[in-house]
Amino acid sequence: MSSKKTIESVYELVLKRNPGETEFHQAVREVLDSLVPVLEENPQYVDGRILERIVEPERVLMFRVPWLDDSGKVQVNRGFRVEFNSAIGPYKGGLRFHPSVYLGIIKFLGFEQVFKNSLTGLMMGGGKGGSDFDPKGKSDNEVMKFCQSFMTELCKHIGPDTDVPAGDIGVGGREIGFMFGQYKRIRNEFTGVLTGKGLNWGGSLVRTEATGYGLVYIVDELLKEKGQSFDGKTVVVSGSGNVAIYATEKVQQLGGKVVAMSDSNGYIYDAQGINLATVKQIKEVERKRIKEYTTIHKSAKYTEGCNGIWNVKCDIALPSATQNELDAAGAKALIKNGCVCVAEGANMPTTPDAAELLIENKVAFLPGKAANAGGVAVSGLEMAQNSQRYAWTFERADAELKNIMVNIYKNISQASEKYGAKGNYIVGANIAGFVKVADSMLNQGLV
Ligand code: NDP
Ligand code: 2IT
Repeated sequence: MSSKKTIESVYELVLKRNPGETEFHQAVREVLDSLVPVLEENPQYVDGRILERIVEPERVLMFRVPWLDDSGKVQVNRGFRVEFNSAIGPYKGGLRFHPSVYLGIIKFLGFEQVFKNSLTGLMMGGGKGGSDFDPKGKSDNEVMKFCQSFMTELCKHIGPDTDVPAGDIGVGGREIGFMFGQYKRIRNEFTGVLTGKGLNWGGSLVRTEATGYGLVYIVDELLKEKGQSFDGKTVVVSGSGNVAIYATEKVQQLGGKVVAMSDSNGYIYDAQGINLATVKQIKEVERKRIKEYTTIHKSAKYTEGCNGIWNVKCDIALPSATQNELDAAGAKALIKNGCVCVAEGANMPTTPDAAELLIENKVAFLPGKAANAGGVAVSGLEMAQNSQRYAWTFERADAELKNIMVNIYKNISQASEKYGAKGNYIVGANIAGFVKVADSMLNQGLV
C-alpha cells in the first residue's frame, strides 16, 4: 500500500472508532498528513503498524465526580484521564476544567501531548485529563470539594512514575493544591505526582511563567534567524490566562508592545501597550472579566466578542486562549495587516484552513506542539527536581527552558528541511516528534 493510502485507511479507522470526536479527528488528520515522506523512507513504521497503534490511546478512564455545592445540593460531573502513550516516559499532561470538555477534547489534547513531549527531549509520555466542571463563579470551597472528589478517583490511576498530571484551562495553582492535598491524604505519600505545585511544597520556579516565556523564546529564535527581534514589534495575544499573561510579560521584557488581549467574552485594545499589572490583578487575583480593564485605563477600548481580536494590526500574533479560535477570516485579517509571524500558545488554536492560508502567504507559523512546549518542559524539570529532592534557582530553570525552546526550533526547522518542506514547521514538528516515539515503540516490541 502507498503511504498516502495507509494514511487514509488509518484516518478512516479513527473516524469509525471515535464517532463525533471532531477535535480529535482534526488533530490526527494534521499529524498523519505530515508523515507521508517519513513513511516512504521508513517502511518499518508501516509494517509494524505504528500509525494504527499511535492513534489508539493506551488507556481511557472516565468516571463520576459527585460533590456538594455551597447550598448543600449534590452536583455530578464527569472526569477523564486519557493515558495516550508511554513509549518514552510516564504519561504527562495537564487537566482541563471547562464546561466544553468531553472525551473528544481530552483525546485531541492527549494525542498532541505525545508529540509535544517528545519534542522537549525529556522523558515524558503523553496524557491529558479533565472534567466538564466549570470553576467560573464557584466559591473556593466548591472548587475544593470538586477537586477532592475528582482526585479520590484519579489517585487510583496515577503516580510519580506512572502518570503525572498538571494544569491547563481552568486548572492553576489553587486547583493543583487541592488535588495534591487529597492525593497525599489517600496515598500517604509525598511525591511529585502533580506538577505546577506551590513553591513551598515541591513546585519549580519558572513553571508558572514557562508556557508564555517559552512561546516568546521560540519566536525570538525564529526572529533572530531573520536578523530581527521583538524590539519595537506590535503584538496581539489572545486569552488572558496563564499562557497569555506570561507571554505578554516576556514580550514586554524584550521590548515589544502588546496592544490587545481577550477572554471568552471580548477583547481589549490599548494603543499605549497593555498594562500587565492591571491584567494580573483582574485575572489572577480578582478572577473577573477582561472588560474591567477599561474601567481603570480609560483610553483602552473593549469590544464584545473574542474573534474580532485578529483585526487588530500587529507584526506578531500569539493565539493563547483555546482550540479553533483563529479561523480563515482571522488569518486573512492578519495577512492583510502585514503580520509576519503566528505562534500558537494554545493547543490547536488555528483552524486547518487558517494555518494553510498563513503558510501560503509566507507568514512564519509555529504550531502549538512546538511553540507551547515550554510549560510541559518545565514540568519535566519539576519532576527532575522532585526526584533529586532539590530545588533549582530561577536562573537555572529559565536557562534550561530557553535552551529547550532553541533546540525545539532547530529540530523542527531541520526536520522540515530534511523532508522537503523547508519552513513548514507543522510538518517539521510532527515529524521530529513522531520519529522518536515510533522508534521507541518498535524497540519495545508489540506495545
Ligand atoms: P487559563 O484557564 O489560565 O486561561 C484560559 C484563557 O483562554 C482565558 O482567558 C479564557 O477566557 C480563554 N478561553 C478559554 N476557553 C475559551 C473559549 N472556549 N473561547 C474563548 N476563550 C476561551 O488557561 P491557560 O492559559 O493555561 O491555557 C490556554 C491555552 O494554552 C489552552 O489551549 C491550553 O491547552 C494551552 N496550554 C497551556 C499550558 C499551561 O502550561 N497552562 C501549556 C501548553 C498549552 P475565559 O476566562 O473567558 O474563560
Ligand atoms: O498542554 C500542555 O502542554 C499543558 N497544559 C501542560 C502540561 C504539563 O504537564 O505541564
